[in-house]
Amino acid sequence: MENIFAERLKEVTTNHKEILLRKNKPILPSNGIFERYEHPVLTADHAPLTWRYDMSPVTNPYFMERFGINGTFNAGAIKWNDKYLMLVRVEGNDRKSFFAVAESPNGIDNFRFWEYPVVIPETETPDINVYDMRLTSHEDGWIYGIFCSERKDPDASQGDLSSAIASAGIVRTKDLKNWERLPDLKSKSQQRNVVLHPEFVNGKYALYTRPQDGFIDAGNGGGIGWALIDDIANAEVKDEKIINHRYYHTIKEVKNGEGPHPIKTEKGWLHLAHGVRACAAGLRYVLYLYLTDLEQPDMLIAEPAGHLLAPIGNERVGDVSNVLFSNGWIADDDGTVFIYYASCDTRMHVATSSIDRLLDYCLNTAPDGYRSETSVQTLKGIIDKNKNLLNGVTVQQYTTETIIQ
Ligand code: M1P
Repeated sequence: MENIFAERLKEVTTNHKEILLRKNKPILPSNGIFERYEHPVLTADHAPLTWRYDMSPVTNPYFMERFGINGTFNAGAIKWNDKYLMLVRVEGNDRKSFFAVAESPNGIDNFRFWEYPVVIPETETPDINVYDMRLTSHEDGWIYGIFCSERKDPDASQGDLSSAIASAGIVRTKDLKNWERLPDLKSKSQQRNVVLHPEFVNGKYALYTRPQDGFIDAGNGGGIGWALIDDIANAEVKDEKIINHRYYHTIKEVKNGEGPHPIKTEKGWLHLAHGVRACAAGLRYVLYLYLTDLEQPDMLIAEPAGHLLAPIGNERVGDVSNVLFSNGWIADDDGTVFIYYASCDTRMHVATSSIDRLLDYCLNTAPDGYRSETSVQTLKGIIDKNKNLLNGVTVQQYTTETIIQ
């Protein structure tokens, strides 16, 4: 028995170390807009061994897992004391999600979980499941976390053990260790993907919302909403307007939702969001960008057609296939942007870009024309321009040398 314990401890520890120390390299050449990386930045295998195993040969002679981790995904993100932090949605084998902080010195590899998961105080009505926290360092001096709190639908018929209610839980902290729970957001509809804007707007807190008809169905919700809040300690959505709409035959025709809070740039607020469409394989979640006015963050000024990031290769495989989701990014002082995104509700990845590149993408990629014909016209415009630049050289004659000369 002792041998089994000792051998497995050694094997498992060595393997864990390799995973934690694995270096990450960008995949080149990229599309010029962002770079993906070779490895996911955080997986269930990154979870500390002290979470998963009882380390005593007496009580765990086979050195078997006592607490299985199913996934590490949908992480909020923040730069904190010069470290890159993700506030990760960790899901156990029991399907319950909880939050835990993982930290990296460079934002692209070497992510390590803090010793303990985050303890979120509860309200009078305990949450059944908590997930997808967006972190906002607000100008009022607090770091806020807004997350989805899921509870069983009290009106569900007998035997219906699936119907649930989604609402926005709100916590705040000054050190990312001690969290104060505020009352949940009051809203006429269910809410998920609620995000706090980092600045006051007209002296009020501002929220990006996602009104929805049911737990899953966004229905008449219309898209990403915007609401000004009088008191964050008793937050209530009184007036809500849709600022980023859904449209027929787009990447977001079924649903959309704000990602992390937008990044302030010289040209406007840069937003990352997810869009959902249906296909024979089920729902497909992709990420897209849009830009709103600096003075009026609720006013759309640019939105490229289609997705910025869609699941590819191994990213397409996981618990909920064909899903990319992001609720965390970090903009460094030098303009580098770290986009933390999850694939298939399973693991975390990073893509890097810069504010300049993302703005260029946002402002110089054609918007959706909503018809095949408009897409063809956009493409024709690009080809015509290139033909002029290449002095009439046709696509058939084109070689790399021609461009270089
Ligand atoms: O499974 C995909 C995502 O589904 C939900 O997002 P939305 O409310 O926009 O449909 C969330 O449960 C999210 O956590 C999950 O990644």
